[in-house]
Amino acid sequence: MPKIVDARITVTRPGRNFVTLKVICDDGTTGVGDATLNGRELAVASYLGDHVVPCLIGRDAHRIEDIWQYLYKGAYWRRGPVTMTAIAAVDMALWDIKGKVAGLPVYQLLGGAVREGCTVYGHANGTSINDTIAAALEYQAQGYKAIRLQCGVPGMASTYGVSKDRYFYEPADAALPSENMWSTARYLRVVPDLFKAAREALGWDVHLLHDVHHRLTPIEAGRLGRDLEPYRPFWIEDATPAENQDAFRLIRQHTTAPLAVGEIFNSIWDCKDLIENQLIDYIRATVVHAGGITHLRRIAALADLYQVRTGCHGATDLSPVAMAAALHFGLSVPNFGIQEYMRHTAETDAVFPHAYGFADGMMHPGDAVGLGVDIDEDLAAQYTYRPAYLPVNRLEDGTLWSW
Ligand code: GCO
Ligand code: MG
Repeated sequence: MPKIVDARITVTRPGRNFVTLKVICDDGTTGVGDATLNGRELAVASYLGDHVVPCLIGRDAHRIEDIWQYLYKGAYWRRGPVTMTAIAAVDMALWDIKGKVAGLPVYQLLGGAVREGCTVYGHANGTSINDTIAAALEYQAQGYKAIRLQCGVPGMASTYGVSKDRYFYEPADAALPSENMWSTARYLRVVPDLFKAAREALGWDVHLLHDVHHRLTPIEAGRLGRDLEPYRPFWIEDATPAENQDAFRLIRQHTTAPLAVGEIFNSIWDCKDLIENQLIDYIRATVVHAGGITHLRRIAALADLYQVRTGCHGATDLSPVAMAAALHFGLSVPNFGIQEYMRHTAETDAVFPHAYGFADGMMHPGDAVGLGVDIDEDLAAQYTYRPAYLPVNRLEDGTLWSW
C-alpha cells in the first residue's frame, strides 16, 4: 500500500490565484488536487495545512472512500465551501495516486469511457449584441458545438460575463471587490434580442446557453424563459438564487426552458430536493467545490434516477487539475450533459502541464496515468499570491444585489 508521508500546499498566481495540494507517498508516488476557492483561497490553504494534512500522514492512500468519510464525518463540522473544497483536493489527489499505481488513467478506474469525449461549451461575451455574435462565430469556427452568450446591458457601464479580454474572462479582478451596476428591466429586454440575433447568425445546429448569475426573481426568470423559448436555449443557468429551492417550482410553471444550477453547491444535500422534485435539468456541482470525484459520482448517480444530467462548472478559477478531474468524471459518468470550458492563460497552462485536449467541440482527459496533470512547483514559486476578489453588484439606487 502507498503510505502518505507528506502533503504540500502551493498557492500561486500564474495569471490568477490557484491553491494546489500535492500528496506524497512513501514509494515516491504523488497525486495532485485543486483546492481553489475563488476570492477565499487562503481559507482553504489553512484548512488543509493546519487541519487536514496532519491527519493524512501515515494513511493508506488507496483507501479513498474511508479517507473521504474520515474527513467529512470526522471533522464534526460538515459541508460548507471551505471544508468541501479541502476534502475535494485530497480526493482528487488520491484518485491521481491510485491511477498512477494501477498504471491507468482515472476514467478507467471509474468504469471506463462511456462516450468518445466530453462536449464542452465556450464563452462568447461582448459589450454589445454584435460583439457577442462576432465572438460566438469565432467559437463556432473553432469547432465548438455549444456556446454561452453574455452581452453588456445597454445603459450599464459594466455587466457580469463581459470580459476585458475576449478569450480570458476573469471576474476576480481587484484587490478589493469592484462594484458593478444592475438593472433587471434593461437586462430582460436585451437577452431575447441577443438570442434572436444569435440564431440568425449561427443557425440552429449549435447549442446556446445563458447564465443569469442568480439575478432574477422566480417570476422574472419565468418571463425570461418564455422569451427565450423560441430560440431553444440549451439551458438557463442560475436563474434565481437557490437558497429557497421552491423558487424553481415557480419558474417551472412558466417555462419549458431547461434549467441548470449548482456551481456554488458543495454537497449532495444542496442538490437532493431540486433533483428529486425534478425542478432542474442540469446539475452544475463540480469536483473541486463539491467534495471531489467520490462525492460528485454520488450526486450524479442520484441525478441519473431523475434524468437530470451533469453540466459541471469549469470557469478559469477551476485549475487545470480540476479540469482534468472533471474530464475523467465526465467521460465515465452515464448521465453526462455538458462541461463548461473557459480556457486558461498560457501562464496557467505552463504551471499545470496536462494531458487533456480539445478537438471538434469535445475534450478528452488523455490517456496518461492518473489524472494526467501535474504542478510545476518551481515555476509556481515564481508567481506570488495577490488577493483578488470577485465584484459585487448594486441596483441603480445603490441596493446591494446578487452578483
Ligand atoms: C460560470 C460562473 C463563473 C463564476 C466564477 C466564480 O458559470 O462560469 O458563473 O464565471 O462567476 O467561477 O468564481
Ligand atoms: Mg455560472
